[in-house]
Amino acid sequence: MTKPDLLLVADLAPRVVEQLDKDFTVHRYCDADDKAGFLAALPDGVRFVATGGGTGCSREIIEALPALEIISSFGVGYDAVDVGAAREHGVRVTNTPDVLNDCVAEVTMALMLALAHRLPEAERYTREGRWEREGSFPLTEELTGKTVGIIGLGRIGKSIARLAQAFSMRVVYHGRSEQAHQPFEYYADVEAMARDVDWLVVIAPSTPQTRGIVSRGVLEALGPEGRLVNVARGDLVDEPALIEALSLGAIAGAALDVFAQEPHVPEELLKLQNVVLLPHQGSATHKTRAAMGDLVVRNLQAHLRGDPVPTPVV
Ligand code: 8YV
Repeated sequence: MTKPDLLLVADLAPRVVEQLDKDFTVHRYCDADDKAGFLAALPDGVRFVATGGGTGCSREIIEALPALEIISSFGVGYDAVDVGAAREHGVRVTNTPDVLNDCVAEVTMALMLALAHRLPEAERYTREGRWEREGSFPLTEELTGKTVGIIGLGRIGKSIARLAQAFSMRVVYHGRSEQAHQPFEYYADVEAMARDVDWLVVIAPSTPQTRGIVSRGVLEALGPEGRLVNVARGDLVDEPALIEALSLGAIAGAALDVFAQEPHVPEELLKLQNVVLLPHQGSATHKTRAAMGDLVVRNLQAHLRGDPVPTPVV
């Protein structure tokens, strides 16, 4: 029996591709130099796309595949998939939620601890022999007893909230609407929340409503003792305003896993001491990436069998 054709739009991990190869004829769009030529030369009837959160799937690809039925995207955020085009053409979209909650929450706490205790700097200080030469490292801050405001109390946001509580932090949140049965105070106004918290953690999806939500005004409200953590998407934060706020001491610091133009990190950020910077590591462990990859495959296999897909978004 011939295997159905699948377009591999992002270069997913070998573990994923090996599984896909068993059930599908995989066409590696991700490797093509001439993308338009590659699309034009595909066999008729491509019903499956596998892609990644960062790469997504454009309208151009969706419209080049008239038989397309499903886009299975690696990552919980699917902002790079043209969901509008998918809806218009009756194409299903799936993502990989839940399996990464603990990992992203853990990395968020790691960023907060690193920034509060200045761990990267203190580690460098030790390595460079400065402890012996110059004496103790300056005193730092701790999380215990502080208030954290979470922008986006979704599945990952709730995991972060639980870990923050284990650090004896008070948790409050902002989101589209107040959630029933949450023990945390809700703020409808993100600026008002920023004014009241020590830490602002961004873990909301990138949508037209959330883009730029951490504005200049929000950073001003966070204030010189406030710290920002972004583990969502770079475009939720006004990056130039953030750089200015960090440079002027208008906020105390930032820990960032995500940036506006990944993998580019603005030079100004690299030069600052009051930041901790990661290369989009939120879900990047062997265990979590394997679980995410397996879910990409399971969504495609379920659709191939005609079963309900495990994690649909469209
Ligand atoms: C991944 C992410 O690194 O799940 C997401 O939305 O941002 C990360 O877990 C990314 O999707 C990889 O493509």
